[in-house]
Amino acid sequence: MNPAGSRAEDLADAAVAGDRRALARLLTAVENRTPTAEAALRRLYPATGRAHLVGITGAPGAGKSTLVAALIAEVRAAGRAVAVVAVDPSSPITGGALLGDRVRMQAYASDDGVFIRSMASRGHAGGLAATSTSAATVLDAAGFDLVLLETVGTGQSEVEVAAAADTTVVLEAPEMGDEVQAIKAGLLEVADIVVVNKGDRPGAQRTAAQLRAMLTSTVSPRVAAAGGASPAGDDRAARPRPKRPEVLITTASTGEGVPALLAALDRHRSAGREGLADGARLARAEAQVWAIVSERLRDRFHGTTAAPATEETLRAVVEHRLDPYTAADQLLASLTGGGPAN
Ligand SMILES: Nc1nc2c(ncn2[C@@H]2O[C@H](COP(=O)(O)OP(=O)(O)OP(=O)(O)O)[C@@H](O)[C@H]2O)c(=O)[nH]1
Ligand SMILES: [Mg+2]
Repeated sequence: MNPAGSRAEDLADAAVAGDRRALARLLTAVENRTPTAEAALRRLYPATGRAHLVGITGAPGAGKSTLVAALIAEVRAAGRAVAVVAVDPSSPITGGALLGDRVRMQAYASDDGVFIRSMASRGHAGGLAATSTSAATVLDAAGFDLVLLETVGTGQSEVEVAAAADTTVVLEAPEMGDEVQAIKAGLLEVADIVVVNKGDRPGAQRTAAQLRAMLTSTVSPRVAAAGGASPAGDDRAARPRPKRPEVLITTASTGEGVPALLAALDRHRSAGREGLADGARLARAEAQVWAIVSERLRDRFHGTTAAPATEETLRAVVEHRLDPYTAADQLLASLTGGGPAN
């Protein structure tokens, strides 16, 4: 076993045994996509698949962090272990919003049944979704029954991260005029459960009614594409789900509606366990494996010996001396042919 391998095994075993520092270090390795992380994930993967991964996304200020805190309280009251991964795709370093969240979560600093972690962006959006999935695998192995993935903002990368979960919750707040924006961002398309938070504010019922009407009248292209439950299509985000996500109202700041939300999450999870989400799981595995294949391919092309030839090929495309299809064929041929093309 190489050094990275044995170090990874030690780290993985310690994390699974409940060593929180080892868990934190392993998640850092996952975030940085080191060989240690890869070796650890290989070791841990067979023992995972139990945790429920829930993505929570929505407009800034809608109350995601407050809701996550309320969910933690609810889940802990039921004696279940919960982990939170707060993902900030927009910032290369941990942003102020996440630090604020951390302060809010201090109450659980000494509770072994709660683990909270911030993750910043590394690389492209697809990579962030893959990193989040890997982090969830590690937390699953460490015995967390529920893994909440909180994303910040409403860009496409957040949508991708949230959609990497078993269940995706999209948060709205009344009086924000968010409904239209959310649809623009494709947010509602990935929602399994829609939550109108700030139920104590005027307009919450109206917003919920609007959303219900909107969700009834709209059949998203993604849902249509996923209708056959076949993951073989081009749309990697395609995932079969009920056409009409539930719309719930919560007041995260008081905890009102949070038990109903947890019940809805559990229902969605059981439905998945009963095979309804088999297509979704296949689609996720497909996305995960292809992401690794594409990363491995890129590594080979950008490796020290292949890099100049790759760069030359790309430059030829820029200068319109070569079309991108021929360029791709040449690069692929250079892999099987044993040497760089051109
Ligand atoms: N009235 C009311 N205020 C709430 C409720 N939930 C959250 N808030 C407040 O709304 C503000 C934003 O809440 P956060 O939980 O930080 O929202 P967020 O979606 O995590 O925000 P970002 O992480 O910045 O995207 C805070 O001042 C909360 O106290 C609620 O149910 N009712
Ligand atoms: Mg937040």
